[in-house]
Order: sequence, then C-alpha cells, then structure tokens
Amino acid sequence: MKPDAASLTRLRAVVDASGWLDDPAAMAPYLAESRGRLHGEALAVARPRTTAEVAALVAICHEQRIGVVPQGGNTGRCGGGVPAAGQLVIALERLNRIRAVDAAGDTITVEAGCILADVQAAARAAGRLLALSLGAEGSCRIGGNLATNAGGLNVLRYGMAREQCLGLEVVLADGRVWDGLRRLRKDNTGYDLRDLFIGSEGTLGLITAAVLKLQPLPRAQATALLVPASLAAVPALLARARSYGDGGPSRFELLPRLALDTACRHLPGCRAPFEPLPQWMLLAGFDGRDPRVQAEVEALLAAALEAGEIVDAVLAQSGAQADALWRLREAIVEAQPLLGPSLKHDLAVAVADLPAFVEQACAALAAELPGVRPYVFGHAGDGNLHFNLSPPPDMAPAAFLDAGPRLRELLHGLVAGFGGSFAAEHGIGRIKTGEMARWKSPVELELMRRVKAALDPEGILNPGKVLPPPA
Ligand code: FAD
Ligand code: 2HG
Ligand code: ZN
Repeated sequence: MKPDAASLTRLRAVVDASGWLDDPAAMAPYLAESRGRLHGEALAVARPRTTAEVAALVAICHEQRIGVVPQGGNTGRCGGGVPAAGQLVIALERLNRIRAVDAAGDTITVEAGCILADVQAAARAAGRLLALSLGAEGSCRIGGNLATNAGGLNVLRYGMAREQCLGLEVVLADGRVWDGLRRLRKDNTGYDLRDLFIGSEGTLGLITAAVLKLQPLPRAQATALLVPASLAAVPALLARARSYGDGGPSRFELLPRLALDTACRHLPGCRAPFEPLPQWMLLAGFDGRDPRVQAEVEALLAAALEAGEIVDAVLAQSGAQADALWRLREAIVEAQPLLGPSLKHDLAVAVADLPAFVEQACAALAAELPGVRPYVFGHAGDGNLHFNLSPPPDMAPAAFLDAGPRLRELLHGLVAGFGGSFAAEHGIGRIKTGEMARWKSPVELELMRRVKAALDPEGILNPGKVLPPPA
C-alpha cells in the first residue's frame, strides 16, 4: 500500500530538513549493500537525531502499515538493511552520542549510530578496552553490531556482541520505547528481552542505545603466525595454546595460501611471511596483563614444534611487525574480488570437526565443480570459517554465479551433517531466508514466528528478513 501524502508529510516533519532524503541520488548509498549484489528501493530515508524522533517515525509507520528498515553502517553481509519499494529506511547514523563512560564500573553507554571504532577509541581514552573488533569497525555502527550479534576477531576470549552488552534501549514496533538500559551484571527478572533483540536484525525492534561491557586494557600483546603441520593438527594446537599467555589466545585466525598469495601480489602493505607460502597458516593474538606474554608465546611455539603440531612460525618482535601480520588478515577480504566473483559461506562447526569438515568440503566441491578455488579463512578458534569460493580461472563470472545455489546446497548439507551452522556470525538478512526454511526445524521456525508475531504483529519491522514466508 502506498502511503498517502498526509502520512509522508507527518513523517517528514519528525526530522529536520537534512534528516529526510527522497531524492534518488541522495538515497542511493542507503539502497545498496556491502557486497554490491542487491539494490533496493525505498519511500525515503529518514535520519533521526534522537530516540524520540525514531519513536515518532515508527509510530506513524505502525499506524499507516509502512515497512521500516533500520540501517547502521550498512556493512552487513546478508542484505538485511536493503529496503523494498514503499518502505522507509531509518538510518541511525546521526544518533551517535556517547552518553556515559564508567571506567570504574567497566561500562560505556552509547547510541546506536556510534561507529564501532569511535567507541573503541572512547574506551581506550578512559584506559579500558571495548573488545568487539571486526574488519568493518571503521564504518559499522553499534546498533548494527548488536542487531547482527557480530562476531569478529576477539570472540574466542571476549565473546560475540551479545556477551558484550549489558543493556539496551529499543523502539518497539508500535513506537513505544523499552528502556532496558541497565548496567547490571546480574538481573534474573523474568525473560531476557535484551537477548531477544540482539541478533534479530531489525525484525523485532530498533535499537537506539546500548550499555556495553569494557575490559582492562591489555598491558602487553603478542602475535604469532604459525604453520600447522596439517589442518588435522589445529584442534590440538588450539587446545595447547589456550593454556599459554594470560588465558590463551584472544584471536586465532586461519589464513590460506590462495588468499595471502593474492593479497601479497596485488595489495599495498602486504609482504609474504614465508617463501614458499604454506597451504595453511594460523594468526594468533594474545592479550596479556603480564608483560611476559611474549615469553609465554615463545614457550608455546617451542612446545608446539616439539609436539609436531607446527612446522614453522614467525613471532612479531614489535608493534609494527604485529600490525603487518594483522594487515595480511584484513587484506584477505579485500583481495578475493581480484579472483572474480565470490560465493560467500559463513559456516561453523565444532573446532574438533574443523579438519574433517574442510577436507570433505574441498573434495566434494572439486567433484562438483572441477577447478573451483576454495578461499577458506576466518575465525578458526571459534570453528567459524568463511568458506568462500572463487571461480576456476577460466570460468565466466555468470556461469560461476549460476553454480552458486548448487555449491551452497552442497556446503550447507555437509555442515548440517556435522551439526554445524550455515550462518555463524553474519546473520540471515534477506539472502539466507531460504536457508532458514531449508535447514531450521519446524519447531524452531514456529517459535521464531511466534516471537515475531508477539513483538511485531503488523509485520512492519524489516519485512522479508530473517524468517522465510510461511510454507
Ligand atoms: P547494517 O549493515 O547497517 O545492518 C545490519 C542489519 O542490522 C540489518 O538487518 C539492519 O536492518 C539491522 N540494523 C542495523 N542497525 C540497527 C538498529 N539500530 N536496530 C535494529 N536493527 C538494526 N561481521 C562479523 O560478524 N564479523 C566480522 O568479522 C565481520 N567482518 C566484516 C568485514 C568487512 C570488511 C565487512 C564489510 C563486513 C564485516 N562483517 C563482519 C559484517 C558487518 O560488518 C557486521 O554484520 C556489522 O555488525 C553490521 O553493522 P552495520 O552497522 O553495518 O549494520
Ligand atoms: C571477516 O571475518 C568478515 O573478515 C568478512 O566476517 C568475511 O566477507 C567475508 O567473506
Ligand atoms: Zn568473520
């Protein structure tokens, strides 16, 4: 239903003149997404500055049954922020105040539109660490991080976005505001509403502010790039690493030869750490309160070599060397498009199953599409691999993309056989609703639909995202 002119006038009146965009050129950045695959349409883009403005916009949309699509930094990988014709994008980018920093209580209270890197910097300025960290941290926003329950690099030690959130302020589907902005570490007063909104990708409410947990700033850090004897050695190596340093590695990332080779050939600031490059490498980062963390990691390398779990390693001797190693990890995502279109899969299995899963998946993919290039990297310490695929060198991009559904079915079938996840950290958005219908049990889907119906009975919040249409 197209909203009438009076409703549009009321919506427009909620925000200031620069807070309302309906010109196609001005709206364009809000209609595209980070992978560049989907292009949306929208009624308009509203850019409120306060929670009250968000609430007023949503109340009108509720009354007029206008679909609402919240947006943060628009870095999401699943098209969750892509609007459809007739829907209103509510971009939270101007709701970006840091409301309070409580260094002694280890919390920071921020609005949803704060850029993650800015919140990290504010925490650092107060001598604390906000542990959430991901490649998009210079542009993704806290509301988006919580709405997707983002993972990233530090999950092994500090948990996902959910584990780093104590409280939320949320605009509900009818425009009321739920003030759950608590700083409590303990609060067993009934069902956990906060955890319902986290990871709901804008389908249950609009997050307008959050209380996040802070940590002590590590006094020292150590970074090592390891060459495992084989993938099969990785679970034992991780188990060993966890008893070194101060609480084991915070980051434990898998880097494949194909990715590093591509990055080092083409991208600035990337130098190959080994010659020739091994097939697999692991980049491990340790945070320590103890300045001896470097010595601890040296001892770990010696023990892992002795046990035959690794065959080579580089231990960064300075902050600059550590940065150069982490630059390689970051460059992986940037480098993949140089090999042609990417088919991305965000998978998780138990860490113990990781070697068998990768081996079986690579064999099955090679049989299905000879020459396909698995570009597998990511958060090995969490069992979460970005099982991306690049085309055989001589394959036309369109033909490769046409093979996408077949290859996805193969990988998701295999991951299901391992009891794993087809959406480990990026969420469902628009592009994986079919996978929800395919792989989630009817009981789980029904419970989710009931939650959705309870919190958004008119279905105005991010329509068409997360849940598949009923069969
Ligand atoms: P958006 O893309 O704007 O939105 C994402 C979803 O959340 C949409 O469904 C949107 O409707 C909803 N939403 C946004 N804001 C709100 C709000 N305030 N209230 C309710 N719903 C809202 N993700 C990881 O998990 N780990 C990684 O390591 C990682 N690395 C990345 C690296 C790169 C280079 C890129 C481009 C992306 C990466 N991502 C990663 C994906 C992405 O950055 C995360 O999903 C991030 O949390 C999204 O934040 P955003 O502000 O950009 O959200
Ligand atoms: C990462 O871990 C991100 O770098 C992005 O989650 C993964 O884009 C991707 O494939
Ligand atoms: Zn990731």
